[in-house]
Amino acid sequence: MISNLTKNKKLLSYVDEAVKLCRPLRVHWCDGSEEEYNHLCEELVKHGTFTELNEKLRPGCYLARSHASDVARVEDRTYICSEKQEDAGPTNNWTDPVEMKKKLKDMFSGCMEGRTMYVIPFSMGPLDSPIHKIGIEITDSGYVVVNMKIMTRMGKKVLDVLGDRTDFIPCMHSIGAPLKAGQKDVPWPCEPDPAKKYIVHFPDEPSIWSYGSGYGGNALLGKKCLALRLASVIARKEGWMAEHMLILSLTSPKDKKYYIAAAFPSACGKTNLAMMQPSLPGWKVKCLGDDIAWMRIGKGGKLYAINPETGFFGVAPGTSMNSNPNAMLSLTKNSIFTNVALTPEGDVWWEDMGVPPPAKAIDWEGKDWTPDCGRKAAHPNSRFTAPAIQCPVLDPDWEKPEGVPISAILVGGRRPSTIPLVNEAFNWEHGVFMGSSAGSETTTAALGKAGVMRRDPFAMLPFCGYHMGDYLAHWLSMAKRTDRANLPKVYFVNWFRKSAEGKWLWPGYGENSRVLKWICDRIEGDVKANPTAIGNLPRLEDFDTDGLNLCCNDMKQLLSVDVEGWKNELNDITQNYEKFGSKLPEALKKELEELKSRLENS
Ligand code: SAT
Ligand code: MN
Repeated sequence: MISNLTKNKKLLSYVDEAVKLCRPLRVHWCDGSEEEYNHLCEELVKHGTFTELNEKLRPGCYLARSHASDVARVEDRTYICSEKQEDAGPTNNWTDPVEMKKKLKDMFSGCMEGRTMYVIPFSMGPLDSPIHKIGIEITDSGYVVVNMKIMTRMGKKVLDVLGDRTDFIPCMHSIGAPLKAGQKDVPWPCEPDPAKKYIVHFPDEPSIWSYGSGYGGNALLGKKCLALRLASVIARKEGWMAEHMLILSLTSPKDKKYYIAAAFPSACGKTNLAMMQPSLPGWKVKCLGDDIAWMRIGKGGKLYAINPETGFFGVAPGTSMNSNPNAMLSLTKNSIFTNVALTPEGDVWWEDMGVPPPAKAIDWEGKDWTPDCGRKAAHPNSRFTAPAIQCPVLDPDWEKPEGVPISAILVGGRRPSTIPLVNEAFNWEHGVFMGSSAGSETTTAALGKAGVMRRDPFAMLPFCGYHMGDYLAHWLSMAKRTDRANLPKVYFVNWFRKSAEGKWLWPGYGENSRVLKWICDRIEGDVKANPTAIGNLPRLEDFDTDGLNLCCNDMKQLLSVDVEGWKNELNDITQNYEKFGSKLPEALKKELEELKSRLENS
C-alpha cells in the first residue's frame, strides 16, 4: 500500500491487511478537505442516500433515510471482548476475544466487494491537547465519512500529527453489504438481520470492529466506541475519566464563570441543557460539548474537562426554538439530517419542531405523510449532525488543550416519581453513590422497549468498557488523586418529575437555570441547604422562583423527600448492586446502609 498522505509503516500495513480481508473495489484515503466533503455529498446524492435540501432554506444540508432496521444503537449486539470475562463485568456482553475475532474475520471477508474502502484518520480531542487519541476508521460507508468530518478532527492534519507513532486505534467498520457485479444498490445498504450486527471492542489491543449497521454510535466509531468504551478503559489505567457528559459554562450576573459537566442517558436532554438559554436575567450559558467529557486532574489539582468531539449528533424530535433555540440555529446550514421528514419545499420537519406540520410531507421511511395519517413523520431517534462551530453560544475556550476546570457534576435521568428536582451530595463518596444508583426511563436512542426504568450508573451503562464495579471504584479513587476541596460538588437532578395526574411538575429547558443558580450559590457558600436523609435539598426561600408560574405545592413536591418512594428506591438499588458482587466498593455499601438508616429515622 502506498499513500501520498502518510509513510507510517504500521498504518500502511494495517490498511493493506484490511484490503486483503475486505476486498474493496478501490481505496480512498480521506484528507479531510472541504472539496472531499462536498464531492462525497454529491456522490451520496447521486447514489440516493442523500437528498439535497432547499439551498435557500437549508444551505449545504442533506437528508438521509436509513433502512428501517437500522435506526438506533444496538446494545444487545455490542460486545466488550476483554481477555477475561470478569473484566467486562455483568453489564456488558462478552465473548472470548479469539473466538470473536475469528467470527469477525469470517464476516469481514469480502464484505466490501464492489464498494469503496475509505480510510479515515481522526482525532478525538484537539490535536494539541495532551490527551487526544488518534483512531483510523476503515469504512465502506460514504455517509460515515461525511458524518465523521463534522463530528471529529479528521484527515491529513491528523496523519501529520501521527507521524510514525504506532499508538493509533484501529477501527474497522463495514455496513455488511457487499455488491456483486451487476447487483443494484439501495440508498441505505446494511445488514438487515439484527442478529448479524456486531459492535465489538477489544480493550486489551485496543481496537474496534463494527459490522452491519451504518447508524450513529454503531458506525461513527470515534464517538461511543472509542471516546467512551475504549477511552474509559484507557482512562482508568492512566488515572483520568471518560464520561458521558455535556460540558457548559455559566456566567453569573456578577460575571463569575463556572464550568459544569452533566451526565444524562441518551435522549434525556444533554444537548438542550448544554446550550440552554437561561430564563433568569443576567445569567449566560455557553456550550463546550453535548455528549462526552474527558476529565483529568490538572493545574492546581482541579478536575479539567475537554470535549473530544467537534459536532453535535442530536435528537431532532422535540428540538425547537422554544426547547433549544441554539441547537436550531446550529443546524440552519452545513448539517446532515437522518430519518426526519422532508417537506414539499425541500426543508426538514419533525414532531415538536415548534412549527405547524406541513399539509403533506415525505416521512422518514420515504412514504407520503399527512398530519392525520396516524404515523410519526420523523423517527423518534432521528438525528441532526451539526458542526459545533455553528453553535451561537459555543464557549470560546471549547478547544483549550488543557480543558476547563469543573466546579460541579450533575447526574440525572428521566424519573417521573420520587427523585427531587435537585439534590446535593454530602461529599464525594455520597456523590459517587448517587451516580452509581442513577436510573432513567429508557428512550428510543437504543433499540428495545422505551419507557422502562433501568439503573444507568453515571449514564454509562451502555458505554463503560469494563466492569461497572471497577468503574465505580475508579470514581471513588479520584478523591485520592487530589485534595478533596478541589473536586467538583455532585448534584442529582431530575427535570422529569410528574404529578399524580401525570402532568410535568417542572417546566424545564431555560428554567433549569434556576437550578444552576442554586448550585452556584452553594458553590459560593452563599446559601444554606436543608440536610435530609437523601442529601442536601434547597430551602424554598433560597430557590429563585421569581416570575415562575408554579404553585407552591408543586415546588414543595419537587424539593421534598418522598420517604415511601425512597424505600422502594432502596430495594431497587440494593438489587442492582447485587450484580456487581465482590466488585461493589465497600464505600458504596456503606453509603447504602447509611441511607437506609437515615430513611428509617426520618
Ligand atoms: O450513540 S449515538 O451516537 O447513536 C446517540 C446516543 O445514543 O447517545
Ligand atoms: Mn450520548
